[in-house]
Amino acid sequence: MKFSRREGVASFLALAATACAPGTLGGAGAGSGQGETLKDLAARSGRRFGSELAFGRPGEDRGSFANPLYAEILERECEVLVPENELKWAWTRPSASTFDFRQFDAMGDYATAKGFALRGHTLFWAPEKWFPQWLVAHDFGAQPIKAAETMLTEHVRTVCRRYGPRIGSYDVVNEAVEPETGALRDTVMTRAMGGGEPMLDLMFHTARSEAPHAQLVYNDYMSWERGTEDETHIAGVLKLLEGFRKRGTPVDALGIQSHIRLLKDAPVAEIVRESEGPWRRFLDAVVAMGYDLVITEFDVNDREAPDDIAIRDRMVADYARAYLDIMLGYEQLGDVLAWGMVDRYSWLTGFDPRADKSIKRGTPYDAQFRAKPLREAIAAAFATASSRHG
Ligand code: 9MR
Repeated sequence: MKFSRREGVASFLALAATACAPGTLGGAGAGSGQGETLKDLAARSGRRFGSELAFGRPGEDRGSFANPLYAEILERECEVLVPENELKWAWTRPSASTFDFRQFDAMGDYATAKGFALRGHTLFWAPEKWFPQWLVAHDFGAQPIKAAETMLTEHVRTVCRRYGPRIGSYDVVNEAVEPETGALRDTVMTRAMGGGEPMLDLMFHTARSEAPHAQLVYNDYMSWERGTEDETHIAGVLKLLEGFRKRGTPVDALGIQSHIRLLKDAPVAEIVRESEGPWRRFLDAVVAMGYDLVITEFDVNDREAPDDIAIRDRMVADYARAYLDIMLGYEQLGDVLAWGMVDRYSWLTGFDPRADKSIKRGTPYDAQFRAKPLREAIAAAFATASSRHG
């Protein structure tokens, strides 16, 4: 979709009207966070709120800092930013011997100039499907462990030294556990390294020595909705986290992506009732091992929610509120990042589309940059959360 000038101006006026009109942003009554920004409300609970953003050029219709309508929302609501894609190997590693940081540099410069904190996503995305093509075909030679160690170490060192203290938290490894089996994924990289555990351990140890200031996160998408695959995924992640502790691997926090899903047309309360108990047991086990928690990629997949926009938005908001209330009950939860602030640019619409093919409504602002009930739900969850620092 092209972003015409006229559409841009109309959207901007709509946004300005929304931003200025009291009552359109907040929920009903005191304590709901009415009128306050998400970052301010998060700060009151001792946390930071933020979002991913994408690279874009001026005039491009993207969830980018180059789009003034989007940048305005980021600057008002967010304290932390994370690149949606631009730090992944598929973007930064055109070949085994070269790096290209031009896109992320532009985003990082914007973030720093505007006073945002940054998260780094990700030093390694584990499923082979997301490797750059050259890596899938790479020949690690006669001493594969040494060659793989050199490649991974060089990557971590290059990124961490380039950005230094500007990146305060890294998804060091993303999605290493296979949901279907709970085992670590088997890829050209883990085979070269002689296994998944040595690979992950090397990544975290290298990140700790190259970025001693940074929070080191293992990030994954195990979700709280019940289903056989989710149980297996959760068990696999717990096993991995236990292993890190046994081996003394320096991992500070579990990144819970939180792409929560309204995948069946059932009352929200029913889905929450089914999910809550087992999910709390999982979180309790994670924090008992001394890990902190981060919500790294929050959004709501409304694939099976009703077509009616008002009903759908209400369900999305109520579902998000129930989930966030549980998560915010953990003092170990720090940063909360949305995977995008505006439905117009959300990855959700293209992924697993709705039967009616309509745009998904899983981020806080709609396609015309107007705040939705989901924004109110996030605001109210922060406003009513107890402060993590007492
Ligand atoms: O939102 C991202 C989308 O734009 C990319 O096409 C895709 C592949 O690079 O990755 C999406 O982000 C994913 C994130 O990096 C890891 N967790 C799942 C996210 C949604 O698929």
